[in-house]
Amino acid sequence: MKRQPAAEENTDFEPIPVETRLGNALSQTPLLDIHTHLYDPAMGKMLLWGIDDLLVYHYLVSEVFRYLPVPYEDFFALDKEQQADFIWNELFIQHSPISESCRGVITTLNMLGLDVNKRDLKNIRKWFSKRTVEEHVNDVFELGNLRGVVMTNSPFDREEIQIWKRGFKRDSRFLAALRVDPLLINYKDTVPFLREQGYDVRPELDETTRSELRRFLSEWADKIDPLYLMVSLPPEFTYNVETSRHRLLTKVVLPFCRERKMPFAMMCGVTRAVNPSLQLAGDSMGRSSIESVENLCRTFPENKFLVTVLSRENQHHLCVAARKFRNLHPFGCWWFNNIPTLIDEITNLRFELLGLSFTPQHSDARVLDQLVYKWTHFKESLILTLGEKYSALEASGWEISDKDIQRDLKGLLGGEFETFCREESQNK
Ligand code: HDL
Ligand code: ZN
Repeated sequence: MKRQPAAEENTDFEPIPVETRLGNALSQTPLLDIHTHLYDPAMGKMLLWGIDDLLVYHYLVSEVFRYLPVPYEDFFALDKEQQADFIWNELFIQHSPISESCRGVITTLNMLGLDVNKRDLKNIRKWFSKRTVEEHVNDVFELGNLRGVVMTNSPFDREEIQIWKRGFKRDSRFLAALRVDPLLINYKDTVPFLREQGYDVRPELDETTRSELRRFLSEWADKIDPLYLMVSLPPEFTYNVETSRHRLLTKVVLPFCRERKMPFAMMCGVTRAVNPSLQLAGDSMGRSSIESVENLCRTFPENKFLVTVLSRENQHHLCVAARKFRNLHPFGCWWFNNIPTLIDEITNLRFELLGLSFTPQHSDARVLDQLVYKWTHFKESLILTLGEKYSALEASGWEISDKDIQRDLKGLLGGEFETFCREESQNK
């Protein structure tokens, strides 16, 4: 017997639309943002916030050059405010701000209570100038309904090293992650830096070097208490036992993560500096080898792998790989995927292949205020995609309670990630 929609069975009441129920549940589910480039407010100027940082975000820099015939170096020679003026005028005044990064600025300013339709950058600047970072952090976390963000902490960043060496009182909402790109991407060039930091390492991975590298990771992990170790990898990264990168990964990094029961996060598919003149905005992408991810998950069943990929073409295979390896946890619609069209597509793929056993989004925010729009825009999409899944489920005869919805959202918005971090990898 085909299930009649509830409304026909009982005409004296209209069921609450699932999107409304999802919206209500979302407002009661504070989220954990598992990858950002934000910093604890106690780390001072490393935490970017305010209108000028919002406008000179590298996503907008690459977009403004598409209209501006000026030489790159002339733009970068301007100070931050002048660059922001340029971007505001070109991307918001001369053209409608319809790109995701531009619309994000509008969403954020509007949700902060500013009247963007005055289109008055001077007045917006004045509003921000009266804010303190403490009140701004609280307001942004409240607007985005966040309970925490994970930073990207680099033991290779001289400014950041100094701050950790000085020490500071941590804000518990800002969790740490240990970023090791220089170790795994260009180890040989990193040897002098490591030696200068007091580690007796050499280009060859002899036993002393391997134990010194493990000491380096241990000392930083003891200092910052990271949730995971992270690296971003080029599209050409493959599981190749002949490479020194493979030896570093399998003899130093993965054993360290196993010992600490810490996931290893791989962000696959970034091609750095395809246009170096664009500086931070100059990176691009390529297709990665998900087979290499599968080889790592199979060969190291006691390691846990958090993986996100930059290529749309890799997304389906990543979901299939996650069906084969429970020590593989896909996360986020990373960078060039963080647009409504692809968020919907990727999240639907994941719901349909993985159920709820993944983390659908991280913000990658570089500027505190971006948390507001990146999460607001994502929730708009989540209400549609998850709402559709719930409606399809109800049409198939399964009733979804508000408690079910709250439980599912709690998992998607940080709970599944925290379980994955806590658990021993069962993939033995
Ligand atoms: O490598 C990364 O963590 C990337 O997220 C880059 O930081 C990139 O510049 C970025 O901000 N993407 O959103
Ligand atoms: Zn990032």
